[in-house]
Amino acid sequence: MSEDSGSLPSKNNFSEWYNEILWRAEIMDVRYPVKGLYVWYPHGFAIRKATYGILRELLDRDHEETLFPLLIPEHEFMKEAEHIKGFEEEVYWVTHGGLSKLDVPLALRPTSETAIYPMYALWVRSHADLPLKYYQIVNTFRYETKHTRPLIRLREITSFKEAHTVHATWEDANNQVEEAAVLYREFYDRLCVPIVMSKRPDWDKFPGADFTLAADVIMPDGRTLQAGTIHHLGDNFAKTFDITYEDENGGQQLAFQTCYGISERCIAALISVHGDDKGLVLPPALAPVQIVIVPIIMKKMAEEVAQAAKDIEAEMKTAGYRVKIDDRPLRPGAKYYHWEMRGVPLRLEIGPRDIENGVVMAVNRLGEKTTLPRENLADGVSSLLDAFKDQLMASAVGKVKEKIHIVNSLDEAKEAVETGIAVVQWCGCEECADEIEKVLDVSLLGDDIRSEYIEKAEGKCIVCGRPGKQAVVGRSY
Ligand code: A5A
Ligand code: ZN
Repeated sequence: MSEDSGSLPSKNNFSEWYNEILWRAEIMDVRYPVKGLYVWYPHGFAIRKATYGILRELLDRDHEETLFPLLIPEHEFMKEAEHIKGFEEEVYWVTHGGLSKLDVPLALRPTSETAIYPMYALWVRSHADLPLKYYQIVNTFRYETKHTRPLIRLREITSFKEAHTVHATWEDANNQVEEAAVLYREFYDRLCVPIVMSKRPDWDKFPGADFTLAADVIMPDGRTLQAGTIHHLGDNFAKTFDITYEDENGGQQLAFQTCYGISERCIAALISVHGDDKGLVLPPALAPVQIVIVPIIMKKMAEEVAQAAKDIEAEMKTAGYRVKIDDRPLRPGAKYYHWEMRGVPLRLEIGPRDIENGVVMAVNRLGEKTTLPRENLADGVSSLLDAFKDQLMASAVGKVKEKIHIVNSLDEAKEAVETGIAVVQWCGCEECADEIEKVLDVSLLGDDIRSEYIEKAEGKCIVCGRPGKQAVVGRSY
């Protein structure tokens, strides 16, 4: 038997399914001998490349890419009090160079504010330098003490996209926060992954920020995954790192900043939202192989069939698709299994009868068959792939809507969070949030909800009965 033998656990057992698909679809190998560190297989890495290609494309519209060092000197790291408090338990320290103890211990960046902002203090001179919008895609290290999980809770985040912007005023920075929210929404749209955005409560904001917006993905088991965050940093870091600019009148002004990050959790979301019992299901834009051609070789016309497969491959390449012929000496069923596991959106089958009829059989990853005319095949393929993408989005939206429960009491909320998230009314005070979190064993994810799946409504706090505002609560990863 090939390496493909055996099958996935049902996606209803989401946790098992997730662990198995990572190796069966060749995304991550979890056998690396350091806890919380994992290895990208080439196929997983190709998905990463496509995903981050989209993220780069969106950012490159009006950001510039840069690259800062991994190591941060202790004195810079220790400058911003709130920031230190938030991260001190998660930092790895480099203390030695060879056998000698370093004079200045160096932190492995858990995030790069304290690496970047001392340089921003040098770079930002005048109002003409603003806004400044840079980003980098790097690895970061966090000594996570909660249960580590591939792509979800890592000690080495290998794919940390962090953007850091500088503005003249608090309002300008706030507009950037809104722009980042639109950008993240567009990014997740491209992944066909629905998100729910909200404003994290004050006690859950990024250490050193004025406030934090977060994009949560509702996973198949109903738990939420924080798959991106956007922080308004106010002038907190500017004060600490002395980031000032000269205004039009020659006066020195403190700058205002934002930062926003996405990690490979976006790939965990992509896999989890779309996958099924047969394996990965990938939207065409994210698929390392978008089309697999399976020639149906029989005694009759074997050469013509092989040639037709090659011609189709060439045509698909010319049309810009990532395409593969599978002409291995295996049963067609074994090939289908192999490519379905890896999430290939479209399979083209060509056999003697198809050649005679001037057609190609197309089967999408959800098993739907279409007979396409051989002539102008790329046009037929293009519309099938477009429709397939729309179908994935519609199906993902359908599933998310089922998992959002608008409730009116703690009891209803308790039931709701067993299968998804609850939208409750909350007065905004910390005591009531504590009560909700304690009774339901959930997190209060946020208020100021931005989601087309949640209709705005007013009501009374489900704990104290005072006037409330909508808030999302759920069990999070
Ligand atoms: N400098 C800002 C952008 C920052 O560090 N924000 S953050 O701490 O919220 O991280 C950004 C995103 O990285 C989070 O929203 C989350 O999606 C992801 N992330 C955080 N810790 C992670 C971990 N240990 N493993 C994987 N992803 C993580
Ligand atoms: Zn209340």
